[in-house]
Amino acid sequence: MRINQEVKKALDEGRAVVALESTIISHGMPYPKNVATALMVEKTVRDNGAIPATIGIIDGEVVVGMTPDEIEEFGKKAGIAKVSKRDMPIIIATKGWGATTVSTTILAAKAAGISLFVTGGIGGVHRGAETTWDVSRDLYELGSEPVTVVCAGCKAILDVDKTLEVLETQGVPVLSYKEETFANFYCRSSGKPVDYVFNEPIEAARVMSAQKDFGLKGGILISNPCPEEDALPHSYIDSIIDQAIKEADEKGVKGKDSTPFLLKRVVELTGGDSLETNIHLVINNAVLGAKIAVEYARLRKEK
Ligand code: PSU
Ligand code: MN
Repeated sequence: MRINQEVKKALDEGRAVVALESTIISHGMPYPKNVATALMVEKTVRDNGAIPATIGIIDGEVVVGMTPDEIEEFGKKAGIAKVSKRDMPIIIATKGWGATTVSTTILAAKAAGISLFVTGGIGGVHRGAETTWDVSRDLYELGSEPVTVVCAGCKAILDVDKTLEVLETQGVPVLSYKEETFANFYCRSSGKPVDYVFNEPIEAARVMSAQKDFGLKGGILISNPCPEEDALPHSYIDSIIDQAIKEADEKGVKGKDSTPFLLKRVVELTGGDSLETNIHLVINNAVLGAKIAVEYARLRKEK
């Protein structure tokens, strides 16, 4: 693992650091908007008082805190592997390039000593999982590693009820910022209840701190709804998602290719609208994530 100097120094000094993933760059958005978004997210984290650490695997080395040049190359390069936990030792051993998903970004963040991570939407239980068994590894890493993840709910292409059930089984507290219900990625609300609603970043930081003090193993999921002005209406996006899922079934797309295929198809079918929403919600998450990380660092220093 290679931790960049700035990130290492911040961690040594107990300052706020926010981890960021790279699958969203290589598989979640097209070039060049993926790179522009990744750099904008880093800037947003800085503007809100924390140090960003974008994580990816370069020539078999897990990099915590990629440089802007590395982010650019990540966004452009063809054939970067999408790396879930099972792929990690293979990519490291074969000295490949790998994009870390939520699951492997959590693992790298933990190894580096980073407590909070910001993404767009987490992976979860896919629709039809009762026959396909497609459940994202993200949910299990959230259940076992001490990293808080800030997201806009699970991706809209998933089954929200089943995803929340697995999070409950995994013992992951689900906290929502200012809204009564779990966020729904492109849409503001899924209509499903959460465990705790908070209005100030410090309140979420206190839950993180209590989890740590009691020695409860596992992470926390923070749901931050997409800003009202960027959100898409359910009536519009739901039929598009249904169509994308139907096409995936017809083409036999499954496993790790499923999420990238669906996100890409939804972007095409919305004429780019869903991409704009996706970009805005990630930046919105970076604002909240950085603020919570700052409060958490302050709380831990006081201990
Ligand atoms: N959120 C986004 N875009 C993405 C992802 C999340 O806004 O591309 C990625 C994350 O890396 C997440 C992964 O971990 O999709 C989930 O993939 P799967 O469903 O195959 O576990
Ligand atoms: Mn899967």
